[in-house]
Amino acid sequence: MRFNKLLIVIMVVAIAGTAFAVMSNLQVKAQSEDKMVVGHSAGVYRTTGDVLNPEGEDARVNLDEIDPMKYLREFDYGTVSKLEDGTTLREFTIVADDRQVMEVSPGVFYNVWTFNGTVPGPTIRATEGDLVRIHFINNGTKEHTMHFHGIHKAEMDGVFEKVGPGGKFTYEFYAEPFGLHLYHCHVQPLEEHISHGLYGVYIVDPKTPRTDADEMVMVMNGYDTDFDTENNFYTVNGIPFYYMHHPIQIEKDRLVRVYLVNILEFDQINNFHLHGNLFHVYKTGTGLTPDEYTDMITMSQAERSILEFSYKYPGQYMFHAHKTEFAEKGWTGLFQVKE
Ligand SMILES: [Cu+2]
Repeated sequence: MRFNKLLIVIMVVAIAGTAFAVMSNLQVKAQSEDKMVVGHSAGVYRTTGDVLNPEGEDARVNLDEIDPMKYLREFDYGTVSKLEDGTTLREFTIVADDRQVMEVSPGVFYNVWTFNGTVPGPTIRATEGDLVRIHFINNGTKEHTMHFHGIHKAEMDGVFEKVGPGGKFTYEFYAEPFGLHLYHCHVQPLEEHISHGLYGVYIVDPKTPRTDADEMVMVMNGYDTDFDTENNFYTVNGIPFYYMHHPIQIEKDRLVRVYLVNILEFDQINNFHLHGNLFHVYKTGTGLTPDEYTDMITMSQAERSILEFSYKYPGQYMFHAHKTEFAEKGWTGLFQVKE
């Protein structure tokens, strides 16, 4: 009798053990299909589909559309019409996607998520008091939204009204206040949606325009290509070292106005340093008198400033993050000052 009991106990342990092993195996399998990500905000995320085969059916490789030189001075003022009360209406169509593959660095492919096919998305520009209408279409495989910085109604905030794959949403608000703002997807996990590229610049001009200048947009970002919540590449306007190989041509003594936005995920700070010169800083672009005269500005995520300067002497001048690591991983560029 005692022997039989022992046998039953052994059998129960064996069966339970086998079941446990099978379950663990299943779990391991499920986890290996998803990528585990522990965010800096301590959340643990699972993400799928981040690693797209650039030659796969799902992937859309259209690198031609990511052109930092074109992006630099390209402002989208929308389709303009007048309302009966005289208000200017500006309409934009923005399409989100999450299936594009970009060659971040030779041989390093990364699945970017995009607004209108580019990282960053288009620079949306309006004048204070205009009515802005955004026809948003989600062509991706995940939920996305557009969350604008600035003043607007709660239901236009792009946080709770998630737009599913194939879905549409119309955002409408008056452009206020004047300043340098931004927009980005606000679906959680935010770290994932932002770090993949769903952001862009939103400029609201004051009713009395700023003085004439050579205007350009610079968005500081990064790419975490190995999904360890640390960036492997840093850029201004989407491609590491782009402006080192293609210096930005500017004229001596001509006022340059840079709309500088930091959207960098994972790192606490980012910064901009200019060689051979100093610049005036208009924090958030919401004032018309400068806040600072410096050659170095540091920002946390979503901070932005308008920078103004002109060069006294011709030649080649560097601009880069004065966080050396970022500079050496792609966030470095050149101004070519012409006579
Ligand atoms: Cu999103």
